Amino acid sequence: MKNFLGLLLTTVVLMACNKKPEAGNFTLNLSHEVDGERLALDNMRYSSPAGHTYEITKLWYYLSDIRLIETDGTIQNAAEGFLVKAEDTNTQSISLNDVAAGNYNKIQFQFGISKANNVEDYLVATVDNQSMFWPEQMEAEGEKGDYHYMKLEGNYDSLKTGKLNPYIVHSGPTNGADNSFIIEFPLEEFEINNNSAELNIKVNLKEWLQNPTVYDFKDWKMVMMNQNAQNIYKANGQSVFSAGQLTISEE
Ligand SMILES: [Cu+2]
Repeated sequence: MKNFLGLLLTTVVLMACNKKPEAGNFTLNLSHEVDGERLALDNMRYSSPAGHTYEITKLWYYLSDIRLIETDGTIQNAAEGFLVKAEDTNTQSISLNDVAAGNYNKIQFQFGISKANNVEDYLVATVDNQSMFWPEQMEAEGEKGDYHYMKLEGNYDSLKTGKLNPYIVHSGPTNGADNSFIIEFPLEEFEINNNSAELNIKVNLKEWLQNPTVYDFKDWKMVMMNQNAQNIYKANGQSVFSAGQLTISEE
């Protein structure tokens, strides 16, 4: 009888171990494109919706507050901010480790940094993060808006006249406004249980310049203090990101 009880207990414990779901990993892979073509920096090969030939020389931006949402609505939140740099592929894969076991069917993340988070100590004081500071004179009195959301820069050939002009598309918290926005994708239901999930996300940079508003570089010189420019970025930005394939691999 004693032996039988021991065996029974062992069996129960083993079953419990086998059944307990384990945390896993989730990775976002970003691929930067201009109209279906992989982004080539410093290359005067693109045509803007307003009719200018242009190049992109710099693209840095933050994604933050990544939320994986379970089928029952539970939110698993990775609260930190991630700096993505077009020239550095290491920054284009964002890995969340220790994602709670569960069934998921939605992802949300913030383009830029929400007003609540956009304070100096939100990000580690690296040289890169410090170069993304939003100047104090562009904050309203008593407001704190510490970081740009994005620096997109380059040159354009004004209506193909051969004359090159620089442009900047700098988005951020003009006068303390929250110009960041949430991007949300429904996902085919998947389970995290001692495995890894990877989601490819296409970033079509041309969408910053269109849909719904055609953005003409020549009309916008000062953009950081101009809430009208920021409104265009916020609206056009909605179609920049699209979800691609979701891959699940067992550990
Ligand atoms: Cu700026």
